[in-house]
Amino acid sequence: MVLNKYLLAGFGLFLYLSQAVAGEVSISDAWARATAPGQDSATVALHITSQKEASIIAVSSAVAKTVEIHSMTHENGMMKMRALETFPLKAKHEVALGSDGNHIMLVGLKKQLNAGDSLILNLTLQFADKHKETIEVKAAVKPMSEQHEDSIQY
Ligand SMILES: [Cu+2]
Repeated sequence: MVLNKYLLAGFGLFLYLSQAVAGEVSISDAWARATAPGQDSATVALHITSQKEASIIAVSSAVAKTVEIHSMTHENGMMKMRALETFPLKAKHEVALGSDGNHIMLVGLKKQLNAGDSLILNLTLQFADKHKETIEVKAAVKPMSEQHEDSIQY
């Protein structure tokens, strides 16, 4: 009897935890810019908020060989991009990747991204207690702008 009660309590706790996990991270406004024929990389912008301190430890997508998180810095008047191993998220702090210099970059695009398409990104987060969660995000492809990014150096 004691054992049964214990199991029941454990099951209840498990349900509670799964629900908490589901609501831990919210992602919105995910989008990518359409690409020109032959272009082999593209950036993805999105807003992400984690209720708990976490790190984005991996990003992948079926449309690219690799997906990296880049930081941009100005060096001698040039924009330089650097791939980050992990991207830290503060608790309850919204991060706008793609508009604050940091961005997600699809590298080695396997197909052209056309306006009106969408693509799926898988973001893997690790929390302070080491548990990991992979979140599927759908990003809309928006039309190309007139702006060129010729000044960006890899
Ligand atoms: Cu980049």
